[in-house]
Amino acid sequence: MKNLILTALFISVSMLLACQPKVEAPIERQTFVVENAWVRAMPPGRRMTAAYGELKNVGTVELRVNKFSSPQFSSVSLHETILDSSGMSHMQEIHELILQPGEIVILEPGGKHLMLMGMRDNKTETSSAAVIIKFEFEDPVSVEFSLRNL
Ligand SMILES: [Cu+2]
Repeated sequence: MKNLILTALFISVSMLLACQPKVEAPIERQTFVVENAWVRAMPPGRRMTAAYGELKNVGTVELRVNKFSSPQFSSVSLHETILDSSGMSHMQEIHELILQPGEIVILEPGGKHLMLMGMRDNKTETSSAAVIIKFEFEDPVSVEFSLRNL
């Protein structure tokens, strides 16, 4: 009986070890931080929203942001709200974002923002959106944007 329990224990421990993820999770790096990260809560039925915060390069080398993604949205892009000559505001994509050491880029309503499009499911109980920020030379960083009702 004791042997049986030990065997069962051994099998469950081996299974636990076998289930360890092989892919390394994105590492929070000290060279890059996002402060006041928040995402606008979506009214029911809407599948897109915007995320804001302060992107800071707290390292000593320039950071080139390559692309954004999210497990919860089919596309994430960096946008800027601009006024055209007739005073109409519209959004355009920013294709290149480079942060010099010490530089802060502020994402705020009416300015730069992360556009989250194509929400994958309609879970209304979600309290945050995860955005993975990929850099040209650095490891990717995963940032949680907490939901705000505004
Ligand atoms: Cu936008």
